[in-house]
Amino acid sequence: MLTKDKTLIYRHHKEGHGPHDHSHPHPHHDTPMETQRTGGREIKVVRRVLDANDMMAAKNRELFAAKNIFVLNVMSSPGSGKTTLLQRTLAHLMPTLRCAVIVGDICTTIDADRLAASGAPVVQINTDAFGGDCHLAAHVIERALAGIDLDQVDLLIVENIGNLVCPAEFDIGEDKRVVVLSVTEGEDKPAKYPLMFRECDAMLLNKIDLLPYLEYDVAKTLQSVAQLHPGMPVYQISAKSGQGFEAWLDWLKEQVAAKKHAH
Ligand SMILES: Nc1nc2c(ncn2[C@@H]2O[C@H](COP(=O)(O)OP(=O)(O)OP(=O)(O)O)[C@@H](O)[C@H]2O)c(=O)[nH]1
Ligand SMILES: [Mg+2]
Repeated sequence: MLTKDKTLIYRHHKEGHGPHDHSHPHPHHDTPMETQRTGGREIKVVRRVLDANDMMAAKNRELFAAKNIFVLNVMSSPGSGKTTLLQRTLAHLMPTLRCAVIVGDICTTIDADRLAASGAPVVQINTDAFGGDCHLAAHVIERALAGIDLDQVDLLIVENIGNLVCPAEFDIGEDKRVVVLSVTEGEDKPAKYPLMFRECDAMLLNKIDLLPYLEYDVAKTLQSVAQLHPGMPVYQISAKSGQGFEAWLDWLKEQVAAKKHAH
């Protein structure tokens, strides 16, 4: 782990054998198959077992529960505005709530440098060795936790790697998941990448300050999201101007308080 100012950097070197080799396979790629015999026929039975990632995620979750820490996993396509959202969110929450951030990128400490300005402890994970993982997995989070004093944290925010597909497949031990979709990406994204929208607990529709300059149909997006995940709260925000932040911050503070009271 390298130290750069207040930012801790953990470079995740994979033990894989080539570019984009998933040393911790995607759950759906790794589903074991059993053969059962009934009478004279063989039937293939696919069974989802608790794989290594799920076990590590459960371990992380136990640790977070013991320390009374609420953990939020923030996911989106590259450039939807995760870091900008977190900069403004931290500015509102710190120091009343003690926050810490783990931020994942394939390369660079650009996001960590931006977020460290908030005063929150920040750990940057870089997955650049051997092509770079496209998501954060539970064991990577576990390693990154070594750089944070968990006794001083109420809210741990994980900014996942910019990718609308793979991060949704990996439990990291978080309490809640949030997807950020920006209005510059098109109304069709929830329908095209449904898993992310099904798996998340809330959605932020970001960059609404740009709506006057775009032909973007907000109602169409909301309808599509409601079909995929009925009842999921959607907050329309501008991470740039702060528009819509009150409702988003209320939701987040409620989640943190609910976890505190649960223990
Ligand atoms: N107009 C406008 N621009 C925004 C808003 N939020 C973010 N941006 C801009 O969008 C670009 C990408 O924002 P980031 O916060 O870096 O996005 P990100 O999701 O963290 O990107 P990755 O970490 O690379 O996946 C930057 O130029 C931001 O200034 C917003 O609400 N409105
Ligand atoms: Mg970012």
